[in-house]
Amino acid sequence: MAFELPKLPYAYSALEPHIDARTMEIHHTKHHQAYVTNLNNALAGNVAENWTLDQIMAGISKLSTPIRNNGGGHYNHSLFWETMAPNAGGAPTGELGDAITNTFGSFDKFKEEFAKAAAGRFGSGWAWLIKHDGLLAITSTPNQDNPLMDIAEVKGFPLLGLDVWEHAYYLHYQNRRPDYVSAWWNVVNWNVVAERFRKG
Ligand code: MN3
Repeated sequence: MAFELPKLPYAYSALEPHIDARTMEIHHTKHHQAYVTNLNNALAGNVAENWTLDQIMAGISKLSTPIRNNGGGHYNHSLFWETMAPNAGGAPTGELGDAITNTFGSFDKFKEEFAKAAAGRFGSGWAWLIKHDGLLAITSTPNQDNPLMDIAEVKGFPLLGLDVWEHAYYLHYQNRRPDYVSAWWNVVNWNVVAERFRKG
């Protein structure tokens, strides 16, 4: 079974003015599509050909660099689209809201630490909110790695991931990564993040 590019649950323009339509369209139809195509090519005839994406992440140390880069790219972007929405943002409530306050002191303090992880990731990569052994943590990974991979320095179940590759923001924000991160909070879909917190 070949992997497929998931459809976006909203229009390319839906996240404006925070993320512009052109960036969304190129990011989805060119970048994410390329990860899917290259992953399928790399898996053809490979030992992992019939593995699920989760199995691929968990066994990534035994697989090739193209599978690591493109498998991670497919997982990370699928999650990224899902955890954003128009008319979203705000602060999480319920169990997730409580867990964030208990772990980081306050929601604002959490945002500060997450933004620091995003700004501090040198070059291309991702910032993450993860759950591990019931606890929340912030981490970041280079390239298209993620905390599900058995090679990750800090492992856990990703609840929320932020793409800080330049292709995610350069058209609109140029070199101003911190401005992109600030704007992105307005489109975070906390309902999906809370759902992942429950099952993670
Ligand atoms: Mn990307």
